[in-house]
Amino acid sequence: MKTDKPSVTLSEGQAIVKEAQRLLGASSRRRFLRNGLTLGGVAMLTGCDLSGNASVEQALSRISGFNDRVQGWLFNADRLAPVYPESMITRPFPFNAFYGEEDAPEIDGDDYRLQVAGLVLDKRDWTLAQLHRMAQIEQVTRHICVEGWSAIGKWGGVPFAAFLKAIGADLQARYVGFKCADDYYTSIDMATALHPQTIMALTYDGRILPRKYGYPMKLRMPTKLGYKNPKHIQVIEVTNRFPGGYWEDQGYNWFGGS
Ligand SMILES: Nc1nc2c(c(=O)[nH]1)N[C@H]1C(S)=C(S)[C@@H](COP(=O)(O)O)O[C@H]1N2
Ligand SMILES: [Mo]
Repeated sequence: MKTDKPSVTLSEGQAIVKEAQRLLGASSRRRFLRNGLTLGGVAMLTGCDLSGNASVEQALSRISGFNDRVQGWLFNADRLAPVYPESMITRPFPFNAFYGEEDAPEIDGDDYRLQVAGLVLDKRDWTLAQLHRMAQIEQVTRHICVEGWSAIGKWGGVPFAAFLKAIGADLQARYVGFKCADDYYTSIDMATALHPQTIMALTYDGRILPRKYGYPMKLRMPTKLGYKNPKHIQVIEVTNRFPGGYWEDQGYNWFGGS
């Protein structure tokens, strides 16, 4: 996402966050407290540089509008994220990463080996062909990025719960961590890993997952914000040691979803 860090000092930042909490309505305030409102989050959510009062006002009104919509899309009472008809797919679907599209990793699918580590009984590597031989599902869901955009796409692949069972993962473990070919990393709780809509995506819109969207495999979770959905996964680790994440370690909320 070509990160422009907010151009404010720490104390200005704290004042802005406080102002945000005061100006926002009670329900957004609760949500922010739950989900962690950080200065970086405010800046990225709104695309505002937060350097003056006018931009602060603008940022705050964008936040409250966007968050009300996110609430409806993601934070769903029954814990199933909404699914959409194919006619609603966003074309072209946006690319995002902490770098530009031309720098997305180039991975040779024949050489690719997925590694599994940590609390699993079977630590053998997986080839792409083996992943493709497992039962697949497809779903049309909304991807929401904290930078303030969302888009609907169709991902297909292996239900992650089935994969975790296949490798004999300790399903009582607390976390599943992911390491990616571009040095991105993130992690999720076991309940989310086992959620029926969490898939190891091998396809996008009915075709092999394109390079820019995470070839050869990404984790797709419609119950989580975009940054929790790792692309180009190379290592999956089941662990009780908190693995953190690329954005999470810079202040983004670790849970990042519903
Ligand atoms: N490996 C990797 N995964 C990543 C990222 C990244 O930079 N590298 N960016 C995250 C963010 S912030 C978003 S919004 C989505 C974007 O996915 P897309 O390119 O399929 O839209 O990927 C997420 N997963
Ligand atoms: Mo994102």
